[in-house]
Amino acid sequence: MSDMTTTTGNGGEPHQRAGDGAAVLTTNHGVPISDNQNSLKSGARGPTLLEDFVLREKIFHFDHERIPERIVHARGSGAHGVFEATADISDLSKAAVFTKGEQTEVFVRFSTVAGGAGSVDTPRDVRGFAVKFYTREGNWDLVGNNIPVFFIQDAIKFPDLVHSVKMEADRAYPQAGSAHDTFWDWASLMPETTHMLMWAMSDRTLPRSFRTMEGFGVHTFKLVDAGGKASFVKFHWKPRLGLQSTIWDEALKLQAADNDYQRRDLWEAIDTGAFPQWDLGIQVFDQAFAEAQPYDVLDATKLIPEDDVPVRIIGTLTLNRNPDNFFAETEQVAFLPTNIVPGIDFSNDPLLQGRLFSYLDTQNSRLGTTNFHQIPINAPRCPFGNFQRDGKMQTQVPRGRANYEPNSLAAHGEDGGPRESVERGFATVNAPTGADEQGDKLRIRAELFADHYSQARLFYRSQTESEQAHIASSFVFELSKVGVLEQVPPRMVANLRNVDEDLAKRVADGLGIDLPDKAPAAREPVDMAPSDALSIHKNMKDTLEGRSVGILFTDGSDATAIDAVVAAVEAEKGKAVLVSPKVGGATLSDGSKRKADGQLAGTPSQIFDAVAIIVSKEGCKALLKEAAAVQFAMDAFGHLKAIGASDAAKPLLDKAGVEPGVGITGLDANFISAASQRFYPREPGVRMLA
Ligand code: HDD
Repeated sequence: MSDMTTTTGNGGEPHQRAGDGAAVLTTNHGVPISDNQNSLKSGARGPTLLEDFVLREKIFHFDHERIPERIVHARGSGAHGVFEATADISDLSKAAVFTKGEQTEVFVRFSTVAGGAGSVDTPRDVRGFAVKFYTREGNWDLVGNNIPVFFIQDAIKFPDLVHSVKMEADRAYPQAGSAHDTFWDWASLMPETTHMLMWAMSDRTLPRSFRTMEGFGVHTFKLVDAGGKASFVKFHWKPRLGLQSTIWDEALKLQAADNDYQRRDLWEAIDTGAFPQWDLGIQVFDQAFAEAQPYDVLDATKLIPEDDVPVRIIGTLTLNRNPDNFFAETEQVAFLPTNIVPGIDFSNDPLLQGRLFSYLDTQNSRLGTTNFHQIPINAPRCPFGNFQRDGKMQTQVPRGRANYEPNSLAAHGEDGGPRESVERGFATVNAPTGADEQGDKLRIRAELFADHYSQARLFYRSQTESEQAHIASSFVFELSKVGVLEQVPPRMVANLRNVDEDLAKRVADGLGIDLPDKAPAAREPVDMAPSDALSIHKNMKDTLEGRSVGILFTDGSDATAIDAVVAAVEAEKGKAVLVSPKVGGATLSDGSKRKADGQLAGTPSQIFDAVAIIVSKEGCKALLKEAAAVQFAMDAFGHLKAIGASDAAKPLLDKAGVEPGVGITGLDANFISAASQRFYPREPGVRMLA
């Protein structure tokens, strides 16, 4: 391909940075500026002059800095990285990105869904997990979530879902949360949401960090081999650190302690070289398998149990570089489910089909131009070219006359531009066609889509006792926030009776309402075998890697004990953070001065995974009068974390109500092993759950 007439990619060149090569401050048009402090006035106290183009340009540009935020997933954090294909799956897909050993640059954006761009990181919400692969055959965007199913089966319901969950239309609250009238009014009238609600009410929506959550492509896609043979596939991201979540009380307090908890965690991990990693897994199956299941594989409210189709690992994603600029990259990145490459294809999932239509529009509205693909973060890293021309913010300068084809310009020595290629081009797979995949035009859903409860039940019954209690409690919490719409909580509980009678009773009891009659099910649910893969607790890793330990110390604390805990935590790849009443630190037992990383009042224990309290008798006495210190221990206990304490800390632990038991240790090796875990069995002793 010649660059005479075609638009081309940037070939991975670093894009121009503001200030590159400019030692002197200039206007946007390169005119040197002599004074950036004062506007041009007629006399020292006179009016500002209209001719002040320096002022005018600066304010004009500032006035237009904001662009529309994403209608959903507005709050997000991004990172660059690399995907390496580690398995030979050429028998399944011809995609270059899956060639064993191939390394592909990626940009990943994690997000919450309901909140605005300036909202917090820790509401109870689904997390977006969107990956842009800059493959040598064009961009592939896998725009998924941290939950493998979705609220609705058909894209036509998406605006209703989003309107109901976002802040209410008249009062503009609540921000970033589903615990309000309109969401539950809608959800309780939409039995197809039930399975997703089970996930949403579980700790899946309270991830400890982006690094410890799974990702899912959600829909059934297709893999296509070189001979055109297609297989169905589901994509999974499995975090190397295992799964971890917070608990509700902790998430609430995190919201106050650090609005940017997850954004900061991601940034700091990458910044310190602790690169987050996920394995990419696939579940591959064929039409015969699909037809034999009690659910429809084209229904995005259903998953395929890993016990039925094991996840096969085919690659590794490593995030290794923070963005240079949030706006240029994380805000302007535009994901498109339509970005697909040869070797991968769509299925007829009606939710996916609607998404294929939606995202292109939203990018045009958000970024203000059909040329948003030219923004460096969106541009392919491989050469690209066609005869699409002009439009707002066109930055490429095609030469010559070839802006149409067919043309015969080459016959006269002119560049005729690129041409389609049957060999290299994307070709939609000739789909295996089930009986009802084509036919009359109908506004209809396939028969098995009517089963709204079997997999909700599967999910609930696959959870540990503690996880089930969390689900019941969150239904109670959320439905308790429903105000005047009294018909809503009973209607929701009536649906839950189809999932699990015990769950429905717990929720009714927690709400203090009578158990309503069971809602009629559109299709009777079936029992499926519970699956360990659906539980967080069964997929946690006892490791300090990726976890942090807060060490509270004061004047007189034992220097050797502090050093020993820090060294032991770091030896296990954990992060040790020193906390003291004064950020300047304290004078330790050996007379040395130790600086703190955080001041006690602003560094509560919820931002840590475990805490050590290393105090002298005198130091402890002082802390007894400091509510933040008592709370530090109390919350660590209530949030089921390990607490390692010096003997002298006992009065503080007593005042905080910390009882001896699992995870409460001295400062020895037991603490280091306890700090790698959470102690869920402690919970019934510290909190009433539904
Ligand atoms: Fe969507 C953004 C994930 C259904 C319409 N979606 C968006 C993002 C993620 C998802 C992760 C943020 C991308 C980023 O970081 O920029 N969406 C999903 C998943 C879905 C889903 C996993 C179901 C399986 N979405 C869905 C439907 C529609 C949309 C059915 C419309 C018919 N989604 C959008 C959107 C957004 C979006 C309005 C807002 C900003 C954007 O696209 O770029 O077009």
